[in-house]
Amino acid sequence: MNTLFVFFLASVLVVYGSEDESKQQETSCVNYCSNIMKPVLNVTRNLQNQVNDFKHQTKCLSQFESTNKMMEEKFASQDKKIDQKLGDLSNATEEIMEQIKLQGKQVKEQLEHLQKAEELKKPIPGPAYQRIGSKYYYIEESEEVNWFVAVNKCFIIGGHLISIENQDEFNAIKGKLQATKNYWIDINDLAKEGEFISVVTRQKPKFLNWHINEPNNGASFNEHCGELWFHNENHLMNDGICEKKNLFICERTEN
Ligand SMILES: [Ca+2]
Ligand SMILES: [Ca+2]
Repeated sequence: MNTLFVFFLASVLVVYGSEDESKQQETSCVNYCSNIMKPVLNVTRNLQNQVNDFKHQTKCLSQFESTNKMMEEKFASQDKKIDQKLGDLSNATEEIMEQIKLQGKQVKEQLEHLQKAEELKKPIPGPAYQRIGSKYYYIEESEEVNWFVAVNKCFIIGGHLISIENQDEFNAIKGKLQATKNYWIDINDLAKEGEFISVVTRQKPKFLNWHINEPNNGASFNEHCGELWFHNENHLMNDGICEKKNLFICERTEN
């Protein structure tokens, strides 16, 4: 009986001893595996973290690309609008420049027109007029021309053929004339025979002082232009042939 008990006890001890050993071995294996797997797990965890980071970065990159594409499209649209506006502005600028050029040309033409008008108002530089009595006269001393040329020459130098209005003016001008020379004056009867008018006023002369027996419409009824005729040692009025050549007297109210 004791032997059996001892054997039983021994068996129990053996069994329990084997279980402890197995557990010890198992614990050792876990620790071993754990020690072996831990770096692997760490690497795996790191790789997983890197993968997650990569996914996150990829997602961010995708969002960035999407945003970038959207911004590029927006910028392209804005650039197109800016180009369109620049084109419109350029066209408007060209139109404005054309209008400015046209207005400048018109202003220039108006200025030139005004300058010409001002020039026409100015007396054309010519021989000096001299004051004789209350008026200014230019007495041509050498060039003899017909009556019509004399009218034009006086106009060119800013005056007109002398239009004597009274005895005082007549006396004043007579004292300046060359003996033997004849001088054209303004009166004529070209429009109607015998009715003398002034080429200046288109009216009947205010003053007449004819030589005796003048006007006579002499030279075969062909005398129609007034002159201060030197005859009988005196300058008095006569109707002469308009085409003959005389000296002439121009008049104007200012020098
Ligand atoms: Ca006549
Ligand atoms: Ca006559």
